[in-house]
Parts: sequence; C-alpha cells; structure tokens
Amino acid sequence: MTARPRVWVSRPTFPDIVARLDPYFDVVAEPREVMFSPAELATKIADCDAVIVGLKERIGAAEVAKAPRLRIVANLGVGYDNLDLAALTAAGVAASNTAGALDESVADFTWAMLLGAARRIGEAERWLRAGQWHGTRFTDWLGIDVRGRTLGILGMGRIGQAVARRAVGFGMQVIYHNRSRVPQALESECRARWVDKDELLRTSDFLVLALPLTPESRHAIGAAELARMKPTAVLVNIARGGIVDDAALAEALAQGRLAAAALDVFEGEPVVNPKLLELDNVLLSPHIASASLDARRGMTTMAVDNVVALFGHGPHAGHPPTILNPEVLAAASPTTHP
Ligand code: 8YV
Repeated sequence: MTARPRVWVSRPTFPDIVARLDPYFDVVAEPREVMFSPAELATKIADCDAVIVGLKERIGAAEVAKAPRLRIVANLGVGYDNLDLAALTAAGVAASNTAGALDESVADFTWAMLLGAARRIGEAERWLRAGQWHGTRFTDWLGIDVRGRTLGILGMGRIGQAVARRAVGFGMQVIYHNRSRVPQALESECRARWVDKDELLRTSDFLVLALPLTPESRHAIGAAELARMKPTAVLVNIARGGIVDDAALAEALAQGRLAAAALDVFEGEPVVNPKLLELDNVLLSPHIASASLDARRGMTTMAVDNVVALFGHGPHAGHPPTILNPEVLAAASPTTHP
C-alpha cells in the first residue's frame, strides 16, 4: 500500500476546514501557537509532502533542502515575505498565498484605523477608561475630517483598490503610487489618479500603505519621506512592519511633524518600538487587519484548496487557485495520489 502524502499545519485554524484534507492526506495540525526555531521547523517539515504555514514560519533553501518530498508551501496570508520564493522555485516546490480571501476585510479595517486615528478614538477611550471624564469642553477632542481631503495609497494591488473604492463614500479625492499604473478602467472604477511618489508624499492628507515587503520596499517610508509629508497628515500602515522606519516615525510624531499614525504592523513585531507606545497620537493594533471570521475562514479554505488541488483532487484538481510560482507546476509532471 502506498503511504498517503503528509500535510503539516503549523498553527490552529478551523478544524472543520482542515478536515477537508483528511480524505487524501495524513494531517498533523499543531494544537497550539508555537514559535518554532529554525531547527524545529526543519524537523517539522522534513517528511512532509505539503505544509500550511503562517507568517512566523520562514521557509527558504535550507528548510527545503531538508524536506525532499515537499511539493507545496501554502501560506496563510496574502503577503509572503516569510518565504524565499526563488529558493522554493529552484527546488521545484510550489508556493501559494491567500490573495482574494481577505482584501475586503483588510480594506474595512484600514478605514477603521484611518478614521480611528483621525478622530482620536484610541486616545479618547483610554481617557474615558482612566476615569477622567468629568465633562468635556466644546473644543476638546477635535479630530480631522476626511471629507474633501486627499487619500494617498502607496501600493495599488487588490487591497489598495478596495481601500480606494470605499473613499468615494467618504467624499475624498484618491491618488496612488504603484511601480506600474493600474489599467485605466480600474483607475476610473476606483476614481484614483496615479502620481509619482514625491507628489503622493507631499499632497496626501491620509497616506495608506498597502504594498508588499520586499528588499526594495524596506523603509519606503523613512525619515526623508516623512519630512516630505504634510505636518497635518495621518499615516496608516496595514501592510508590513519594515516598510516604515518605526524609529523615524516615532520621532516625527513626537515632534509634531506628522499629525497622527495608525499602525497594525511593526518592525520586529510582536515587539513594538517603545517610543510609539508612549505617544498619544498613534492608534495601535496587533496585526489583526485580516482577523474577521469570514476572512480567516476564507484564508484557511484557500490554503486547503491549494494543497488539495496540487495533488490532483477537489474542484480545482491540478489547478491550485493562488500559486505564486506557476512555473513549478508547468515543469512538474501531473501526479495524482490515491
Ligand atoms: C496574516 C497578513 O496572514 O495576509 C497577510 O499578509 O499579514 C495577515 O493576514 C494574519 O495575520 C495571520 O498571521
């Protein structure tokens, strides 16, 4: 009897969705959130045919070299800076993400953070909870309105577009910068105008970061970029820690060179730069932009779909829906496991 292929799921997700692997695979699903050391991770994946992992699992050439049977790494996230895609491709291992499963939820959350920072919701709640509300003056807690102001978006992928679409309802002008312009039909649909990065920085009243973390985008917003922004502007990072130089941001906020920031992601998270924690004009959340029930279930479904399909089963048999390196599939001969 041929052994069934083996799948490792690195973190607890939704058992009813993961159970869809059972007809085809031997599944080992971690019952607890664990931060695996590189050595532990290598051991976990060594005898696997497929793995479903999260952002804290970094997989590159060294890990793949120790997992000769591995055929797919299904990432539970749209961003995949935890994977060395070139190394996986070179080893003939497919990689997938969850593009499409979380865009709308992340866009909703982006607006919650943007408005929360603009209207000082975190700060006001802390003040109320601290028992300081004995009455407010008419001129207390003045925030910034979004209507009529300019929303800038850096990174116009699916999430950037979903953020832009919502701006119409808030009566904002939308400008964006992306390495390449999106098709004109999409620009019209999002009512967004392409500008160069300098204009984006100088004219945005609200700047949303929605770009992937790559070597090129590391510190895309550093001291020099912050200096070009309006002192009345609000920066929103729902993309990745490391895109913003958090130390430079804390300094700009402390010196009043930027009105406020809303941050869901941090350099070195879960550790947060202590200078940011001291500031009142920063709204902070622990990397939860995709944490809605629908989005997280959708992400799990997509990861499972990719694995099942790669092994020739299910409705997408042979055509995993969100493969990042399709050249691997083209090179591989079709296999169907029993
Ligand atoms: C995480 C994310 O995957 O999709 C991404 O790129 O950053 C998130 O959705 C999620 O927080 C689980 O770690």
